[in-house]
Amino acid sequence: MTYRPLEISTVTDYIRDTALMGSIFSKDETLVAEDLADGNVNLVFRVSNGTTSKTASVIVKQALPYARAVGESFPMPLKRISVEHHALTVQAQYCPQWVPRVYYYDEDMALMVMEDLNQHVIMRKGMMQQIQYPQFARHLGLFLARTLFYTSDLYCASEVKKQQVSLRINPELCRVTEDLVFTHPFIDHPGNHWNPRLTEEIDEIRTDSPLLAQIMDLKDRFMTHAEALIHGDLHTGSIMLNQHHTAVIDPEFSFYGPMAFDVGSLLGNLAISYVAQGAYGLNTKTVAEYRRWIAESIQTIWTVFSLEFRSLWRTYAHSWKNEVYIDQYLHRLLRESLGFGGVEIIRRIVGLAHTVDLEHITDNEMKTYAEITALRMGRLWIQRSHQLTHIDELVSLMREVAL
Ligand code: SR1
Ligand code: MG
Repeated sequence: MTYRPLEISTVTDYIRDTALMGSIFSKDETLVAEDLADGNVNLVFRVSNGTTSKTASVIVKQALPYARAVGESFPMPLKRISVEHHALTVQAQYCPQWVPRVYYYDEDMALMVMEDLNQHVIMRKGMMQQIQYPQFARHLGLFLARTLFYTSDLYCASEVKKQQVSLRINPELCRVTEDLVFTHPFIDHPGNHWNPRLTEEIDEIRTDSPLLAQIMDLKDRFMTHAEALIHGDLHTGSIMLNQHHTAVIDPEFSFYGPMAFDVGSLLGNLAISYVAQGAYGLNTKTVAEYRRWIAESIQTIWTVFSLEFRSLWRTYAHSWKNEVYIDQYLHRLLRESLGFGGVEIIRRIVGLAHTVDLEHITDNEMKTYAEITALRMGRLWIQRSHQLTHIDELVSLMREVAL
């Protein structure tokens, strides 16, 4: 089939022509579609048999030849759907309970039909309503440890890993991250935009040579350290969850990169929410309580991650069995995560792709205060990343910066 972008009026006919009629849906039932797209990049529809009492539904995700939220001036390759399909397949091998099921894959149409997580919400939105998710931190700690360990050289045979690295290069989307995360926010670039009241703070960042050197070093690690098959864009908009279950979605930026990029992206986005909570006009007790939950989640993610990673290493590593080296490796991952997390925080305020947790703050004073706090947090994370020895120090740092 030749590629054509689907629309709300054509997506049901597309599904009608697939084997999903007879598996997910009954052969003759009426289908209805909803447009759910709200991310930066793709088309997303829900197709359901909404007219019958026993409702079945699926999500249809289709790549466009450009980033949906920006337009044709920001081309992106259709083949990113095959990157995502592969990453979901690998992640499902090690963590089937934490990734959406794929029912149907059409490479020509650059689309996947997936499980509808309609009992879940996007984590970023849940956090904007101060919802606590008791299972999330443990699930993410385990997800990170398993997906990263099992795709690394610690576990994979050398030849197999090298072959995978070469097969799974994702040059166009890596370039998007190199530009949007590590480069453009720190130079003049037409894609950047920010609240004009931050200009002084941003100028300080852009003229801080030692800081810029650290960011360049992180960019170099991102570009050259093929440690494991990483998710590549693990922010709180890439997590859907409820009180019992967590699903990691959208690994289209996946490639063999530095493990700490995933950990750092996640922690950085949690920190953005931590800061933003103070600007939602909530009472101080609510803010303090929710911030405590975010801080505990950060501690739990790292603790569960490092315990599980260590245990997998001791049990399944094919060599490398040296406790001093394990300590050293985990310590390095913690420091690098802090650095990557700091860059992620800054780029979400200065670069092309902002986050709704800060953007939806209506009071301009409060918004400016939150954004300046977040910029200082990001900068400090990068600066302190060389000294960090324990996750508790990161949490103390967050408490110091966001009062
Ligand atoms: C045009 S792509 C902008 C951002 O959206 C994605 O989710 C990635 O975070 C990327 O940097
Ligand atoms: Mg995404």
